[in-house]
Amino acid sequence: MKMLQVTLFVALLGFLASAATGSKDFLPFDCNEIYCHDNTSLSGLYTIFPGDPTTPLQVYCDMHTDGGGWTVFLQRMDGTESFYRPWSHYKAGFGNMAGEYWLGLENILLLTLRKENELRVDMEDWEGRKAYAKYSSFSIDTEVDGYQLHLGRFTGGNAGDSLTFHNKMKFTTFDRDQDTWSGNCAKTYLGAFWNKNCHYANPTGLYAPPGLVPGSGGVFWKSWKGYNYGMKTLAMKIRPVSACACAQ
Ligand SMILES: [Ca+2]
Repeated sequence: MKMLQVTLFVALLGFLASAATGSKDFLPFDCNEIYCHDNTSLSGLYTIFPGDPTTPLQVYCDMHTDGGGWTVFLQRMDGTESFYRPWSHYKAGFGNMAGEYWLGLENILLLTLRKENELRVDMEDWEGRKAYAKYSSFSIDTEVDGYQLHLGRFTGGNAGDSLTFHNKMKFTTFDRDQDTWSGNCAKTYLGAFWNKNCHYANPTGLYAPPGLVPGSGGVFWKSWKGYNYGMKTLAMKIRPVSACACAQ
């Protein structure tokens, strides 16, 4: 009888120790793992570890839209951040994670390397109307391959499909031209993107109400509002396609 008590006590200690370790070692890979871990998590800033445990990354998680668990890699909302930036900035990321930011191509690469993700683009016009577009998969190649875009099929959304045009394109900034045009799309249209010759969407364009940015340089999404309507908000976000399967 006493032996049994000792055994139970040791087992209890072991359980408590592993429970404590488990919470301490919870290093979420992305926003979806945070949401899977606790589905009462609210949208906001979180720390994720898409690389290794020593490189935390702060990011905005959308825990509300379309089932939650979205890791936001581009956020436009008020024009406070300049997006007309060089290659090195788009590679590393920039901005304020509580406001406007670009998460960085290296971080996007880490997030899409280990898991297959879907993509969602949410936007809002200046009259309060909202629209979105979803794609079945989204990943990019490494820098050596120009961060080439690999986009799955358009799976729906009232914004329409303005991104398939950009599939298989490499990333272009004003100081690194990898588009298919004789000029530089990023330089001419004031952003940086997976440009072709040049674009059906300009999520990193110059932020301004519609009509103020001439010549397709605004934050537009052609299939919803045409070339000359700059959005009030626009966000690009990814989420693994597999069901919640959180690391313990
Ligand atoms: Ca070019």
